Amino acid sequence: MACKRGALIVLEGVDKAGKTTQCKKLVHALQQSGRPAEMMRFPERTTTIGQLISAYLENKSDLEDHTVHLLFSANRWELVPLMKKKLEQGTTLVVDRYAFSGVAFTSAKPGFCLDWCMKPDVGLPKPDLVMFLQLSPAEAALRGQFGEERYETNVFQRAVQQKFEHLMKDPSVNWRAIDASQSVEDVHENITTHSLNTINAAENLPLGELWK
Ligand code: NYM
Repeated sequence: MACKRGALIVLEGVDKAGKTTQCKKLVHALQQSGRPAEMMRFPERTTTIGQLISAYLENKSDLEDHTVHLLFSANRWELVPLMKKKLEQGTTLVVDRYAFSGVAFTSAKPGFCLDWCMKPDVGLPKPDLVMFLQLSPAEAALRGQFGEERYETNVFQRAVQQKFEHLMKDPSVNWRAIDASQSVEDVHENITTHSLNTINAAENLPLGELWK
């Protein structure tokens, strides 16, 4: 009998919502319970494309806005063969940011519409679950100053949040809003419950194509 596929689980949210901490805790909890799981993140800065993106985010280089949007998308596409292989082998992937960050961040820039921003990512492996870690700008501010990378300002993050809210209205994607203002452990428990349900359901479903 062919092995049951893993689930594709994405965590999204504005900066400081706790995505990376929660991704790591989720992978650990799944592994501890005997379920194969691995973490991935986008941008994946180690590839050639990822290095171009990283230099841009660190303000070490300038790239034209459409160009960098397409590079972020290309960075996802270049990892699709590996993602599919792992999912087919039964490994659940817990992904820190995906196409939704791509669309939310670029469409928060002047002169970009959601529709154009979504196009390059149409057909990517569709997440079985996207959890949006919700945190108000005021609560995010309590968590300290933003870093030094591009996009890390209050004004821009508010615009990004609005774009995410728009994307979450799309019923073709399995969104779950998670209250990220709770304690790390409470958020983790919430995320784990949703993830286990999704892993069980995904075993018997084919992997979908995003926004198709
Ligand atoms: N970002 C991330 C984008 O602008 N487009 C994308 O497609 C993705 C995946 O990169 N501020 C932005 C959001 C973040 C920044 O992410 C780097 P991280 O998780 O801080 O490494």
